[in-house]
Amino acid sequence: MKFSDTIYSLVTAPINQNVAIVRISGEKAFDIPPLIAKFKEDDLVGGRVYNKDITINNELLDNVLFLFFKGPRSFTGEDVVEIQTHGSLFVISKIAKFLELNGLRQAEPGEFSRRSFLNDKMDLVQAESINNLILSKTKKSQEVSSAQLLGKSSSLINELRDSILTLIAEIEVAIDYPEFEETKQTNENSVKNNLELLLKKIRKIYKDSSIMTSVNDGFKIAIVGKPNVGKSSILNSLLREDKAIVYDLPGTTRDVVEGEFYLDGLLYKLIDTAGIRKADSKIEELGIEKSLKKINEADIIVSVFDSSKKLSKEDKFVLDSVKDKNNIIVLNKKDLTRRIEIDSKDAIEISAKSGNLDKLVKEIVKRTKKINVPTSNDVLLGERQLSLLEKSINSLEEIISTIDNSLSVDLISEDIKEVYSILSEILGEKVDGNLLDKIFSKFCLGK
Ligand SMILES: Nc1nc2c(ncn2[C@@H]2O[C@H](COP(=O)(O)OP(=O)(O)OP(=O)(O)O)[C@@H](O)[C@H]2O)c(=O)[nH]1
Ligand SMILES: [Mg+2]
Repeated sequence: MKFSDTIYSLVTAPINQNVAIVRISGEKAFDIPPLIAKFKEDDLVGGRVYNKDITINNELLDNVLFLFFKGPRSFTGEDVVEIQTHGSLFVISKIAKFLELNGLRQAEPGEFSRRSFLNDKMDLVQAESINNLILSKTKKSQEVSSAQLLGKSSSLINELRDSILTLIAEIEVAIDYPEFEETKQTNENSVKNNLELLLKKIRKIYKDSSIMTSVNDGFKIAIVGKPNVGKSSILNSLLREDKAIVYDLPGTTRDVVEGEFYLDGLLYKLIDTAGIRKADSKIEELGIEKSLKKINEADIIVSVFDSSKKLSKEDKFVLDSVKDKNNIIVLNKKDLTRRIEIDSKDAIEISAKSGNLDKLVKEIVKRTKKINVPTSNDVLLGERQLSLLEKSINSLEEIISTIDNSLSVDLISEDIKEVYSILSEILGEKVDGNLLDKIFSKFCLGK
């Protein structure tokens, strides 16, 4: 795809530092260096690096490196020049001003990657992985993002698409030669088996991908319980900072308070919620509604009870709300006389006041192991990729039930082609401009 404008951006952070990189991409990229440094006509060739002094408006500015990439052999697929200057913000702003005066435009966030995608240098999964890699906070999310960047997830999708093509061929045979009743029957059985196999594969990828998306974003742990049981004290202890207000009056936390921490190389998002009870005010009621919602979104729930008190109606409501979840029951305030009727063997007993939460930390690690973080990198990442996988699962399920009901494969050919297009959409084939705006605007500037 040809873009009429040439774009530039500072690729490195906008701070004073050792070296800064300005990237220029587009038709005019190779015109710029001779305007600010001495070049001969035949110097302007891809794959070259030059060390030159640059002068702008008769002012000798800096000694820099020029790197030339001739399209399509560049990151964006266009002609690209990178200028490595000393990282002075003054030098950079003078270069930027000069580029603007010469008709270049500052790139939008993610615009280099977007051009790279539109010029078929990579598919959409690879483009998205760049941002994930840059933002990865743990070893595992780096590994997955790197694998995606290098095309692992793309080949996974391609394998699935190949099996669909084989299936379509099988169906065509069944439709084209209906007179061979016996062959038709064998064929239909085989189509159904292969469909089920495909569905099983995609379901597995979906499950692993959901877990990996949690690993990437951080496992969500919601701390819930009735007011004043010590939820915020637990959050502060785990985060090792006084993030939430702790106070001896019920109803202190009105809104969710969040913080991140690392355990065993994994990232966790800890969410402290408003105490669950019959609310005194509308604000509190809204807070409690949010708490209940957080229970549904969390990977792990820490439900907290005051061990020095008998179980109340509110405690029972909390127990009921979390009973089908990956829930850890915590009996807090174990420094006080025990009155609660929950059996110790079903719970973790701690005193958040003492700050020693080792038992709870161990239990969180144990629960995370149960979540079975996939060891392979055969996964997709993020909401967009996951929702398309889910869509393909739903379509396949419908197709299989159509065969079961009508005992014929004649009707499903089109629907299977639809599954093929859903998978293609994951790689970014046939996506519209609005969606691309949404995806690439999340990127960092200069990427
Ligand atoms: N004795 C004792 N007191 C504790 C312990 N943990 C917390 N507390 C006290 O219990 C009170 C309530 O603690 P918070 O952490 O604010 O409780 P919360 O569950 O967040 O309360 P809300 O935000 O109102 O729902 C405070 O006075 C804490 O100091 C503990 O292990 N032992
Ligand atoms: Mg609180």
